[in-house]
Amino acid sequence: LRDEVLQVLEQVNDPQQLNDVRVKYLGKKGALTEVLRGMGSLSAEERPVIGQVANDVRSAIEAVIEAKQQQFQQQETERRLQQETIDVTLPGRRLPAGAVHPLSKVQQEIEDVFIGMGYSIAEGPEVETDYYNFEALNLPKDHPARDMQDSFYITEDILMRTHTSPVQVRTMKAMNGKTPVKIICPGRVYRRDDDDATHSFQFNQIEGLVIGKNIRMSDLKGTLLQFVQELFGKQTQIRLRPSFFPFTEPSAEVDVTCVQCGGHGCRMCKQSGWLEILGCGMVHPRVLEMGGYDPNEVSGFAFGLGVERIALLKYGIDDIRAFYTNDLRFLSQFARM
Ligand code: FA5
Repeated sequence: LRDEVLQVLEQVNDPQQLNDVRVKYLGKKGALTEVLRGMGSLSAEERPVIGQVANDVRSAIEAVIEAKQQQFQQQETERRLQQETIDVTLPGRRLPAGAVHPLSKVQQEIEDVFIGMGYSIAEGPEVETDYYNFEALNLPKDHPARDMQDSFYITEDILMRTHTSPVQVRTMKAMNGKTPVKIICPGRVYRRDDDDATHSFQFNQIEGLVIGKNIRMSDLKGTLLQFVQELFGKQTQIRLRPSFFPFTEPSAEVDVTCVQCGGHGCRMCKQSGWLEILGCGMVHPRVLEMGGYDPNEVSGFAFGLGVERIALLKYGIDDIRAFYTNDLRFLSQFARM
């Protein structure tokens, strides 16, 4: 029996077979167990002898099984080690990296241009009082020009700011009549405009305000020319068209030569060669007064631009909604710019 088992064991080459052999010979109904069970019918002299032999056989078989088991375990360990080996020289997997949103990018570029000209950045609340958003900007209650900016009111006196101009007022008051003032104010604004390709109910503006002695319209024009040339290129020109804002006098709207066709006329500029980019003017004497300045002593200019509109022009995008819908196919194009 021993030789038979040892021979069988030699053929075994996986743990499942090994277990089958164990059950066949050493199990409850196994061959060796049968022998041991039969011991009762043996004589008193035979019993120790046969018992001794049977036990030896069992030990021998168990030893071989044990050795085989260890061998299998070792093989398994080696196999796993090999399989799980890490090649530390392999290059890492690229993680999908985010990118700066095109609107943030344009806003940063605009900020950089003005910081380069010596401006500092001021901020104000998006939930604003009627006083700062309208009244202190020379827009008393029931003034018809309030209709130019349809508003989201929260209470009778509190609203979502419709432009960044209230930061002008807050800055002037905080300066306590001191000059010079030279700030830009970036931020979100809200209007009850219907969304379309060029309008959104929520968008970004950047306000500019300069107050000092002898600030003139020519300073405003020179500043804006330098700004657009840095943003769109040295060849860019501007033109000022008379306009109206209650908080500036005189007021103007500023066009730039079309960034697409260079002023020759194309679809983007509706063949005119010009694109409107911002509103501006000389700070109205009443606004200076309400801000704590003497309009006989100082003067100033202000401007307000829409960041989305500038971004549309700069990147040749034809729908403002592309900035808000988070389509990665659109956004990922700006990662490489
Ligand atoms: C104003 O908001 C004035 N506060 C600007 C100003 C500041 C004038 C200081 C004079 C002195 P206006 O309503 O035109 O002006 O808006 C300014 C710019 O915001 C526009 O030129 C346009 O680029 C952008 N804009 C206006 N409405 C929307 C809208 N619904 N969606 C996206 N951009 C808009």
